[in-house]
Amino acid sequence: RIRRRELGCRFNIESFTPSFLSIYKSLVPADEEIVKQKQLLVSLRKLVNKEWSSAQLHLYGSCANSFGVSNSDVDICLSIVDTNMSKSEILLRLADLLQKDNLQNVQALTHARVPIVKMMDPVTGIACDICINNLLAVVNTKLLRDYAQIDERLRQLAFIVKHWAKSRGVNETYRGTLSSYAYVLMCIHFLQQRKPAILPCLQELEATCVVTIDGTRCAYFDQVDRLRNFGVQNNESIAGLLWGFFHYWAYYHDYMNDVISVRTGRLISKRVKDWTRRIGNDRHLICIEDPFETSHDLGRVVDKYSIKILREEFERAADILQYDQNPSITLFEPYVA
Ligand code: 3AT
Ligand code: MG
Repeated sequence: RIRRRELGCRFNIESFTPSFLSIYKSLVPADEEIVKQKQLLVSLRKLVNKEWSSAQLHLYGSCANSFGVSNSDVDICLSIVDTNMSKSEILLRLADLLQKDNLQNVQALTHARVPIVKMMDPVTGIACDICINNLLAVVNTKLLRDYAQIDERLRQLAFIVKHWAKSRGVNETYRGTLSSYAYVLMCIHFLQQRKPAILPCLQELEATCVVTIDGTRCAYFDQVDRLRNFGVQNNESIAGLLWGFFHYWAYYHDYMNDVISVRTGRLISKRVKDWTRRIGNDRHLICIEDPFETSHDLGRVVDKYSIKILREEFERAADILQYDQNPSITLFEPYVA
């Protein structure tokens, strides 16, 4: 089912760029917040290294990938090798240490899909999740951050898309909609596909950063300061790009056959990946390939009910950008059931 709209971009779409840019600026965290996050990390490092001297703590997720809005939770990965303890035992021990150090609301979720300890720092008010040995997430965080440095339009687009998804209730993986990580990959892929392209495909260039994690080779060109002029041939600005992004997902994407792939910078076919049928709980109704764990479809959380909701939301957003008098307001009106 492809429902193409033979519409050109609304003639005055670029006149909305200033209002979308001011929304973007209001979402970007203040420098003090970043400083507080770093302080929290330093004090947690001290605490953890007293117990496990060679353990390391890495920030990952939106506080480190440059797509974090203000007051986001901080995601931290504890990397620890030389221990006989199981993941659950480490989490419980860590929860104990945090509690004794007066961190608040400490909770070990040992049975979650990604087991974590949750807590809140009463000094900075920052909420924080700590996971164990999830180094692929640390590397995909760096990939996203590196893409963000090439062209500022990626950050603008992804902030607005994430803000839209949160306002409309379609950023909830436990309810079958997409993660923030998936939305950022959709934005990167979209900008790789613009004509002329706004972003390159870093995994197709000479590999200057190579690591192997749990048997998965992660390699890409990370000298992004050499790519700062990459997108200059393309002068589209945020309102037109948002229009294009939502029209793509509303009316142009071929949900039946295509997989979006940041790894290749292209669309690839579901057939090649054997993602054409439901296997277990993976339905592959919208396919977003993880750039490193290539057997991993970030759309696998989407089911036959939530795909409908998601596509209706893409269409609503596309239509607002096409016709609405105040798209920078209407787009983010909260969804009310
Ligand atoms: P928020 O601002 O918190 O919504 P985020 O970027 O922190 O956005 P998540 O909290 O969804 O995103 O995820 C935290 C990080 O975990 C982001 C990414 O590095 C990693 N991650 C999330 N989901 C997956 C996944 N399905 N596969 C691999 N890595 C993932
Ligand atoms: Mg997060």
